Amino acid sequence: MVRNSALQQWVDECSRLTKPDRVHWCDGSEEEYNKFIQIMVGDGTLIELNQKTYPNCYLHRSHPSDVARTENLTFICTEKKDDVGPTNNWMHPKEAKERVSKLFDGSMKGRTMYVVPYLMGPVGSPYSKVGVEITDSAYVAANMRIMTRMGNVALEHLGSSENFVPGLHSLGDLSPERRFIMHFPEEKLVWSIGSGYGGNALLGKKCFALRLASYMARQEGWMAEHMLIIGLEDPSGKVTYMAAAFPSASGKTNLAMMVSTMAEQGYKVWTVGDDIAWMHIDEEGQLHAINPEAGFFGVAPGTSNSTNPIAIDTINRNTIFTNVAMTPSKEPWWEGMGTEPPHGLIDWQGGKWESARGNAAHPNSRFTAPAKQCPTISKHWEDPKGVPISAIIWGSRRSTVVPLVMQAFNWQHGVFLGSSMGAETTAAATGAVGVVRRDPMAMLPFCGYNMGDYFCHWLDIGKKLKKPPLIFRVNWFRKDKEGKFYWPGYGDNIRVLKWILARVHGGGKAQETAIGYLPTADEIDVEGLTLKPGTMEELTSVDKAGWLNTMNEIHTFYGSFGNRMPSEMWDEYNQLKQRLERLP
Ligand code: GTP
Ligand code: SPV
Ligand code: MN
Repeated sequence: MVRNSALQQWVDECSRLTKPDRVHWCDGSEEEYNKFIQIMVGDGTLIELNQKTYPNCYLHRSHPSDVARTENLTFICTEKKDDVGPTNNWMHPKEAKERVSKLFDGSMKGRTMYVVPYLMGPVGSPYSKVGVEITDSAYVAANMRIMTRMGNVALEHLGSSENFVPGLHSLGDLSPERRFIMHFPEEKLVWSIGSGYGGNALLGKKCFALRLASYMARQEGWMAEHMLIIGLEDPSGKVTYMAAAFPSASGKTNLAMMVSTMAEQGYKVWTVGDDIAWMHIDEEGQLHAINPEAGFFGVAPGTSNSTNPIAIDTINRNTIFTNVAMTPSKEPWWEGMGTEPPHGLIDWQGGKWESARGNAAHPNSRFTAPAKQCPTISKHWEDPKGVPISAIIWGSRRSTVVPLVMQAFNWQHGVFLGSSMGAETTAAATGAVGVVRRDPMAMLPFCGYNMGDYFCHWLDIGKKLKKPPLIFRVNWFRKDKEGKFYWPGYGDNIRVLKWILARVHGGGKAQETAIGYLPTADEIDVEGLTLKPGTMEELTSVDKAGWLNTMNEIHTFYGSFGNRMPSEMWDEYNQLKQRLERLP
């Protein structure tokens, strides 16, 4: 293959800076993948799992200080500080380069530099984009082969063009003191050092496909979102596509692979994507979504045959597990897998597990598995044009206040609902878990520019759409006084999707309330469920005091954007406040 000269030049530059012993250009072949695996099993980076029950599956244990995204060490580096807004860490590009190039200097000495070309998006799609990651981690290279279309296929897409997103990654010394995840949206570049984990290190995912892509999308008139994509099949066989944004570890993978408890009635979910959606407006003014990824980097704990059997069937081969526990028969294990922890269990750090020491698997332990292995993968998941989106859904963990489901009055109100969404934090990022914060459109850690401008962009997109998707808000996570979930969740979430589907097609009963259109308590099909009396009334009512409290938080949050906040959002805020105050 003829080398792309712009790419060659950048690789040479990186090589002079990081001084690796060897440079390996990845072709993306199976033989190459197998070689990486062999090397890593040899040097202890990977542990071979039981090849009878988990063929071609391996376990990786990351450094104990490097187990989740680190938002405090993630920066957007632009000329002007105002361009990143109050929700991002900022550093001037010059300062960032000076500080971080010192860390990259010689960081690959004694190591192999892997050049990983990859394609985000289906082969042959006009919406797909090429990235190239340089990394000194074979684990990262192997994960990239599962998560993206990697190797020659990406170089072919690139041809002689200079239009690729370079990302330089080094494990460094894995010390949080010398860990930086740096984004340079103005030159479309990523620099990441000091972490080998997930979104910090697999640069195609959050760094390119969300932070840089959201920046490009605003300039180019499309959207890059933290969303799953599903097709919902109805009893007539018709499939309606929906995209849903939930924060990290809040149910996207599970909803995307849902086994409907209403399958007998003909309601069924097809998986298009579980984490990221790139959405474009076509010539007819219709919104279409592609999944830029080719694999799933999913949360392991809580995944079982009863909660997510499709994931269980997806991850029993060709899968890399990170930070899960291991049974004596070398099978992966985690909390919520549905089996008792076996005697002799090894915890995620490699020690003998004792229940007193806490979880055996890390709460943010994950699997990396090829999407094509998913039994419910949609036959349209690689359509170059993407799938037409008819509904957009916001969701997050809220143990109080937010009802099971509601529908926005219109696009602008829907943008308000997304932009003001509160969410309880999870183990997917370092820091406290279970704290409510504003997480607009589930993009708080992933928007590569000022979110005030991002809300404007959402409003603009709505104006360009001939028939904008309807917008909904869901919450599977309301808890009762004993701290138990009211709603069974998982496969029973189909009952909520069924109402959403009815609304999309002009049916479904709803009441107009202060906060949006809510289903009447008897409108959600709960046939066959045993719910405590009063549950549906609780989940479909308006908590006036709770919402008024939330309004204060939204006020502070919106205020932090100053004049970058579109006035339409304040209008929605004020109207909602008045409607709430008028309630008895
Ligand atoms: P990222 O990959 O971090 O972006 O997360 P995600 O949104 O894909 O989250 P995922 O589906 O992996 O869910 C994370 C956790 O939420 C798991 O422990 C699930 O078991 C739990 N979960 C998912 N859906 C439901 C639900 O409907 N009800 C309840 N109670 N828990 C759920
Ligand atoms: C998330 O945290 O939203 C993830 C996992 O999907 S990571 O790739 O680590 O960002
Ligand atoms: Mn995610």
